[in-house]
Amino acid sequence: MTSDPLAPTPAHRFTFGLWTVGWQGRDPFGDATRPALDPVESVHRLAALGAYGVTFHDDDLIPFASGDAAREQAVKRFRTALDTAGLKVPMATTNLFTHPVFKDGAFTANDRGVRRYALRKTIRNIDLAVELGASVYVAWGGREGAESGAAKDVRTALDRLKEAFDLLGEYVEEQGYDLRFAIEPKPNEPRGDILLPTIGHALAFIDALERPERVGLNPEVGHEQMAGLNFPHGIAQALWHGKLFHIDLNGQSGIKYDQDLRFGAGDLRQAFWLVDLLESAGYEGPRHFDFKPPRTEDGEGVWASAAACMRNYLLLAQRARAFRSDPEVQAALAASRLPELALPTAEDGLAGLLADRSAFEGFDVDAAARRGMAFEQLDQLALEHLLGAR
Ligand code: 3MF
Ligand code: MG
Ligand code: MG
Repeated sequence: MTSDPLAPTPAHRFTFGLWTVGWQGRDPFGDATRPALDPVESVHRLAALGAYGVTFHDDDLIPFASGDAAREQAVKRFRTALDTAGLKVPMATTNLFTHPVFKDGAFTANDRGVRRYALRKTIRNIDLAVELGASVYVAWGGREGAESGAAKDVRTALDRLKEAFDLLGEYVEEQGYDLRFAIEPKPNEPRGDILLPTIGHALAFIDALERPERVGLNPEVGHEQMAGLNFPHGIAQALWHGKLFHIDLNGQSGIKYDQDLRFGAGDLRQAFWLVDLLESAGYEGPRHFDFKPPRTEDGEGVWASAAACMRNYLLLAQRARAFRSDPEVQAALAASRLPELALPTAEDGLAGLLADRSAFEGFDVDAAARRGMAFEQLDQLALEHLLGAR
C-alpha cells in the first residue's frame, strides 16, 4: 500500500476504454503513427498504473468478422489477463460506426436490414459484457444522424431509436441480466448532426421509452463542450434526474472537433468544478477516461498520458477538498447566500405566499436590487485553490 495521496489505486475506480490507449493515431488527414496494441498488454499496463478496470467495444477485443474459434481465443486471453491483473470490466459497448455498413447509422439506418443487423451485433456483445461482469452498457450513436435535410426523417428515426432501446431492454429483462443502458450524447462528428445531441435531448428521450428506469446517461466532457455547453451543469442535471449511470472524462478546448485530450487538458476550470461535483454529490460509478493520446506520442507517451488523466483527477479532487474546507470559502459562500438557495421558496404553501404582504406589497425591491452577490470574491478563492495559491 502506498501512502501517496496522488497515487491511483483501484479504490479510485479509474477505468479506460481499450480504444483509448489503443488508438493508433489514424485521423482524417493522416495514417496511424503507432502500432496496434494488444488488449492483453493494455490490461497489464493499466493495472500497473493503478487503474480499476477496462471497457471495450466488441470490435476492440474481437476483430470484426472473426470466426467462432478466433472469438473464443480472444475472449479467453482477455479474461486470463483480467484475472491475472485483477482488473474489472464495469462497462462495455458496441462498435456501430467503423464498418461501412453503418455509414447511414445503425438503429436508425434507413435500411431495415442494417437496423436488424445492428441489434443482433449489440445483443451478441451484451451477452459477452454480462459474462465479463459489466453492469452498464453504453450506447453512443455516432452514425445516427445526417448531413442533409431530406436524408433523415428525424421523427421516424426517433421511433426506430425507441424501438431499438425497447427491444434491448426486453432482451436484458428476459435474460434476467443485471444491466443498465447509458446513452452517450454527442452533437456531431462523425455525422454532420447526430440524434440526441446533448444531455438534455437524451434525458427527454429516455422518458419516452418502455423501461426508462433501465436507461440513463454516459455524458462525455468534450461532447457537451463541442456544443458550447457547461459540462458540470449538465452533469448536475443528470444527477438530479438520477441518470448519471456512467461518465466519459477527457479534455476539450472550446467549440471545435472532438479533441479527446487527456483529462485536465482543455477547459481546466470546468474540470475543477466537475470533480468538485462528482466528489461531493456521492457519484459512485467508475471514473472512466475516454481520451486519445495525441498522435505525436509514442508508446511511452501513451502511458504517460493515461497516468496523467488519473493524476489530474486526483489533483483536482485534492484542490476541490481544500476549497470546500477553507473557512474563508465557507464565509464567502454564506456572503453569496448559497445556504439560502437550499431553503424552499414557499414552505408556507401557495396560500401562505399569497397571504404574505411582505413577499410583495412590503418587499423592498430597491434594497434587494442594490445588494451585491459577492460572487467575484468567491470565484477568486476557487481560482486560488485551483492554482495552488492557498
Ligand atoms: C466518440 C466516443 C465513443 C464512445 C464509445 C462508447 C469511441 O466520440 O466518445 O468512443 O464513447 O463508443 O463508449
Ligand atoms: Mg468522444
Ligand atoms: Mg465517449
